Formats: sequence, structure tokens, C-alpha cells
Amino acid sequence: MIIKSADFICSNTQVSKLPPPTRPEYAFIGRSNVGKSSLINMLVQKKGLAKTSQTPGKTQLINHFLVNETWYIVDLPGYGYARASKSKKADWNKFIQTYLDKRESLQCVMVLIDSRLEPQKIDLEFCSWLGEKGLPFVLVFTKADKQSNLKTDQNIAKFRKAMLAFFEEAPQHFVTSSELHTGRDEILGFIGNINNSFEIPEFDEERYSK
Ligand SMILES: Nc1nc2c(ncn2[C@@H]2O[C@H](COP(=O)(O)OP(=O)(O)O)[C@@H](O)[C@H]2O)c(=O)[nH]1
Ligand SMILES: [Mg+2]
Repeated sequence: MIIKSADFICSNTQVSKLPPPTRPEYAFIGRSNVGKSSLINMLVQKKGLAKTSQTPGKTQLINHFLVNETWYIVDLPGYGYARASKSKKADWNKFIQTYLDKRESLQCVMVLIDSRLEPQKIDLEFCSWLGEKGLPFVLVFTKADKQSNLKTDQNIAKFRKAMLAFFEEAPQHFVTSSELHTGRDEILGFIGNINNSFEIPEFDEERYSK
């Protein structure tokens, strides 16, 4: 896929204020600092589109970016921000869960995992929740340039193995580096394929007209 345009559309804290679900969209989510903003910018080749920030947990909004005037990248707030209060974490959960569970045009959740780490409980729990809800998702392993390919492969194998404790098979995965642009063609190809068969879902117009 050739990227011709990528534009910020809106930031929302309410599901009812989102753009109507008439275009295919892909939600990017992961722990704070996993490399989400860097990955989004790398995919669309626009440096400042999703802000890369050194302050984890800062983005508390659902951000929509329109790509090639046909599909959305959705940047979701990072989970597992250690310093957030319990009630703030609960709010986060509710808001994101409602979005993920109810968004008619959501095609796939891109779950970002730091390829340098052993399987993390919070990532596995989130994948398990997606599985329970029957939401389609893939794993995107980030920052692969930070260690040897062998180490990356070992951590991926461990993560996939941990997933088999509660899934019959591990989902599709991508290995990425925003520094080296690794995985870009693969992810854009994956998205392009889904976009080709997208049909506007039925939705409640009232819900999006507030
Ligand atoms: N070497 C390397 N560093 C990365 C990569 N992706 C992100 N980073 C760095 O990791 C930090 C967090 O990245 P950011 O995109 O802001 O993460 P976010 O909090 O998930 O949006 C920043 O210092 C980035 O420069 C990558 O692929 N390779
Ligand atoms: Mg970010």
C-alpha cells in the first residue's frame, strides 16, 4: 500500500462522539512506552502525526487518523501505567472496553508487545479479554532492532507459548522496528487486504449524531 495522506481527525473521550463507523478502522494498543506512537508514524511516514512522548500514560483519548482518505488508524491510550491511580485505571478500562466492544467498524486490534521482554501478565490478560469478546486481533512485536534476532524470536516463542494456555492457536504476529522500518510492508499489506473486502456495517445513526 502506498501512503498518500494521513491526517489527524479527532480526539475523543466518549464513544458517542466518534466519527460514524463507515470506514474500516484498526486500533493500536499496548503498554505505555511500547513504541505505539513511533510505529504509527513509521507506518504512515509522517513524523509528528502521533506524538511520541517520553511521559507514559499521557494520552488519555481515542485518536482517529484518516489514511488515504479511506481507513482509520485509532491510537488508544497505553495500558498498565504504573503511576495511574486505581480509579483512573478503572476509568481507562471501562472507556477502552466500551470502544473495543461496541465499535461496528473496528476490523482488527493491533496489540503491541515489547519484543525485548519476557511475556508480561498484563499483555496476556488483555489478549485473553479480546479472545473472550471474540474480537479479532494480531500481535505486533516492537523495537526488534534493540536486540539480536535470536532474542526477539525467543521472546516471541515464549509469548506464543504462554497464549496457548488459553487459546487453541496463537494469533498472527508481526515483527517491527520503527527505527529500521521493519514490518511496515507486512502490516500495511495486512490492512490493505482487509480494507478491500470492507462493507459499511449496520449501525445506529442516532448514536453518532450527538
Ligand atoms: N530503538 C528503537 N526505539 C524505539 C522504537 N519504537 C519506539 N522507540 C523508543 O521508545 C520510546 C517510546 O516510544 P513511543 O513511540 O513514544 O511509545 P508509546 O508510549 O507507546 O507511544 C521512545 O523513546 C522511542 O524513541 C523502535 O522500534 N526502536
Ligand atoms: Mg505515545
